[in-house]
Amino acid sequence: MSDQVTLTQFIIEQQRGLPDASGTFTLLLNNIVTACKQISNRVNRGALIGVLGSAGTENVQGEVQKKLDIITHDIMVRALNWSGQVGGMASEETDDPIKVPTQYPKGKYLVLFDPLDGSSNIDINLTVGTIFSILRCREGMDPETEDFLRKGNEQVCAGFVLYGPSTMLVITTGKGVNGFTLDQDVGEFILTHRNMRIPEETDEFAINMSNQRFWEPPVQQYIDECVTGVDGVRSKNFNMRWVASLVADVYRILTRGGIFLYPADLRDPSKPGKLRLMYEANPMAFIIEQAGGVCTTGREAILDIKPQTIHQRVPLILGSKTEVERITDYYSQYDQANT
Ligand code: AFP
Repeated sequence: MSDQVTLTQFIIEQQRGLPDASGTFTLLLNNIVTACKQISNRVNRGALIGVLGSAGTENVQGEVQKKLDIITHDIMVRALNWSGQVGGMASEETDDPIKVPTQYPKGKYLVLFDPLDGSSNIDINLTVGTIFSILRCREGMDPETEDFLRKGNEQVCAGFVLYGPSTMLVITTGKGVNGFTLDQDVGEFILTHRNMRIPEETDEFAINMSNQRFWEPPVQQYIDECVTGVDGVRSKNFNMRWVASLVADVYRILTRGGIFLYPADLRDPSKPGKLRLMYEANPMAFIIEQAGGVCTTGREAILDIKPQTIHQRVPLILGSKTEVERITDYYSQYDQANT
């Protein structure tokens, strides 16, 4: 027990070397983590406390909300709005960014979050998670939507909490990626996965195959070659996994490598991909790249995208460097041949 490193100790030690560190960031992270412990508790108790099932409402994306989508959103907002560290928040579950109530001071960070990623899995008791992204803002300002529309490479911190067999926090502040496991007995996140690195090579891919007929040719080519295995140009067999919960798929890739694809969908040009830039792609891109992986739309690095709207969707391809670079080559060959 004595040589265990808690999340708070880890963050304080990381911040100590920074010239302008005031401790505010550590407090902010503590508030996020407290909210995630509460969410972990609700998710874990599930049917016992009547939180499973649909809420009968739709969010701004037109998706049916689960009761837990709303409960977890409220937990995050309540944990952050009084704290004095936050200038404003944006949640996947609400149309517009959330303002800090006037009675509370406004801080120097913006927090964007998906309070319960993979929530369609909640009723079947599979892993779900909370994803968050932190940006700086001018202290005391009352941010408008445009103030949130910043490139992913401006993030100061990104993380996700995985509510699985263990509750785990994976986090980066731009100095590598570290994983912490919640010790339920003492209520602390303990450093268990130091400096996580994604293997560069992999023979495992993750994609929703039911969308195959809508993929662009570079994705068709890449997946065809994986599926052909030893009999094709890749000369090796591939395995496939798809949890349909980004947090779980990304955690697997951080642990044993792999490539995840939610590519552009040709069905509806107004929805280029399913996943959200600000709440899912940006934080995951920061984490993946800090762990030595690559994250792209196929044509552009996710972290370089200038967001146009707060709920913007993007194609998302991430994971082991060699495989992601292979598919981006396919995209550029295809685009060159078709211009
Ligand atoms: P939900 O939060 O609605 O379950 O969506 C989860 C998600 O945004 C992401 O976590 C998964 O990777 C992806 O959608 C799964 O998409 P499919 O439903 O197409 O499998």
